[in-house]
Amino acid sequence: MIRKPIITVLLLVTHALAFGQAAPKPYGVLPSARQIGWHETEMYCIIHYGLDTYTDKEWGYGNESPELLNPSKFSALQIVNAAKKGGFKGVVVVAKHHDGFCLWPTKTTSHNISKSPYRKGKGDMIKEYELACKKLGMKLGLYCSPWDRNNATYGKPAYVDIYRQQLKELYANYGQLFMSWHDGANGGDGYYGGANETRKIDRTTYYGWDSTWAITRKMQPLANIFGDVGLDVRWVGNEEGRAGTTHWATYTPQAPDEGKLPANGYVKYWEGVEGTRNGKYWIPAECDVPLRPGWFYHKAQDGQTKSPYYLLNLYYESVGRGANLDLGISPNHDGVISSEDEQILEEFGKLLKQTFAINLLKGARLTASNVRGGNTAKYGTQNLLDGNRYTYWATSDNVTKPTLEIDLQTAKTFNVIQLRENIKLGQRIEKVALDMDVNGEWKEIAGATSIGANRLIRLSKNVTARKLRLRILQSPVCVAISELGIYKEPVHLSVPMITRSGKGLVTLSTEAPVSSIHYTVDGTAPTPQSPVYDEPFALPNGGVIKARSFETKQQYSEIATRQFGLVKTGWKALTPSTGTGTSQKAIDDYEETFWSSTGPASAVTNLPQDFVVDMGTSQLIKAFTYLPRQDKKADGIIDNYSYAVSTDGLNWKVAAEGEFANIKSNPIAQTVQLSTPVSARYFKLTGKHVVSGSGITIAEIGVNIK
Ligand code: FUL
Ligand code: CA
Repeated sequence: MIRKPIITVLLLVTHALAFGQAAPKPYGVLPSARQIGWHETEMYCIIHYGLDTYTDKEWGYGNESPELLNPSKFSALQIVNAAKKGGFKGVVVVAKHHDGFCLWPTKTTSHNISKSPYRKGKGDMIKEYELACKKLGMKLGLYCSPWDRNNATYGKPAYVDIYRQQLKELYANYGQLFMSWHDGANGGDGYYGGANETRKIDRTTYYGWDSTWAITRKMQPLANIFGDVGLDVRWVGNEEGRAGTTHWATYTPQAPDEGKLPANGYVKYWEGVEGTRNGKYWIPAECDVPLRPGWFYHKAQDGQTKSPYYLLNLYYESVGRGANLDLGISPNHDGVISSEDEQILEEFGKLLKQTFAINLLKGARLTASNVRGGNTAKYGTQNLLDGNRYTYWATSDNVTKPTLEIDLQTAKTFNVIQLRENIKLGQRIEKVALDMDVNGEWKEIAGATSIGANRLIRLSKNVTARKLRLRILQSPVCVAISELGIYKEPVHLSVPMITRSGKGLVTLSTEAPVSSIHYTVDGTAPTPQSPVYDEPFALPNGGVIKARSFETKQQYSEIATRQFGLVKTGWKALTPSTGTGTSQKAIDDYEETFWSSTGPASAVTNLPQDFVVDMGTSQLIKAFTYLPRQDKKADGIIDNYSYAVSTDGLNWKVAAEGEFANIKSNPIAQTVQLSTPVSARYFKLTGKHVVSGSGITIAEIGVNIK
């Protein structure tokens, strides 16, 4: 019994040697079986729904009443099916967000669904998701926030036990999970059982991640652990849904401070976007991005759902770079995905299917400059077209810069190129180029600086060619490329771009000519009956513009949406220009420029700090907007504010106060509706707390009067 396997191994070795060379040696660190499964998943959705849905918040404070959860039509099946229609293969359900409210009847805290009117206190939404996923053949993952703004023991050792207990309940009762998602946003102010205070924790030590994740490994060995330091999947470092144009699945997380150990929520997260060439661990990036502006549903964000082509673009920039896409979807007040969002998901799913339905390389003749050991049966180019990610074309050990000539037999038109490496042998290739034959001369049309699990190159124009050539330009070892494809996206009409000048004139334009553009200013979808755009029009008081291109009545583009506030002509910043940049930059209507009170010697650096504007005339303010700096830096971004108004610039009345939740990770424009509209000529934004640095920064501040 012992001898048999040895003989088999010997036979295999001799067989390989007979053909000159054995399989290529793996390069660097390798993915685990669990991670291989994750790579194959490619796209999933993360679902944010809970008390925040009813309080209109992104981060609940922890004191929200469970009574608020009473959706009339909650349907896990509808929600998961909306994701499925979009082509997503799984969902990660937020079982507990930072507000501490649990969507399952946990024994660890009374702040849970059994205290809600939903199903008369007998509800368990996680169970409902589990059943829906089973029924629809979707994978299930769970998110349980480490930070808990409700729990009285948060910050003390007792809480860590509670958190682990919660994970154990989730791991034990809801079937096999494909992901366990561990957020890095920890510590800060909260309700904490009525203490209403700020609690700081040491992110490196507090959660004892090693022991916590040992529970995950033991109870859910197939669940990929998502966190800033892995273990299996890293955060890409932004909430825009984009990986770097070079993306390494390997990564060595670094602590932001010299000499410290990295931990969840304590890494140079901006390095996640590219990863580390020859990094210590295989920890590929997950690109998380909400379908709407925020992670939770907010009625005020209706109409701002990302469009199918926007999503397709994100797909190229995430999955197309060897990372995965995690798209945030958010059930509404009824407890379902709104029909608008559902339709967009479905259209995106169709676009993907249409684009990748036919590999135009089918039937092409492929000629490689080298095949490993001459063993074409095993390592030949036929492996590139068999739809299998693990059968591959390989070269001999000393051949690291091979070329592959492709004869399509007839000229074909395409705009997308796909490449995959067999990642079971590591991520090997560092640079490739693709050429096309133009009248007997090779012309380079595309290139990439990493491949890995997947690489999609989208050309800016369609290309028609009969002969192509792939050149591997840089690889430390021989290549192991498993798939190659060229595809053609369906034709689509160019979507209007909406801009407004500082004086309030709106222009609609398209990249390519269209028959007509129709628009609305009342929030409804433009139809052929809506006004035709023919010249710039005035919109000084702001509002929502929707525009759509038409070829014929039946053939039209996606809808473009933009919201403008009151025009800022005649506004004056009364706050003196300290720090870097003049204070006028906060009201110059350019998103790229910002005012910062941090900086050179003269800067005011202590908080709170005010920014005061004189609008010149009195206005009935309904909401104010704050756009944080857009240069990817966090210093001076306000996350705790107060907003006051005045008619004379002397006597002030506070009109709103609160936090800009999650603004560090998702630095989008913040709109705060005032509880009642107020008349004022002056307003003052006070930064009470910033996400980092000292002083405050403002890219734009504005008001909505409509
Ligand atoms: C972040 C959280 O703070 C957000 O609220 C959201 O849950 C996102 C997916 O992760 O870190
Ligand atoms: Ca293959």
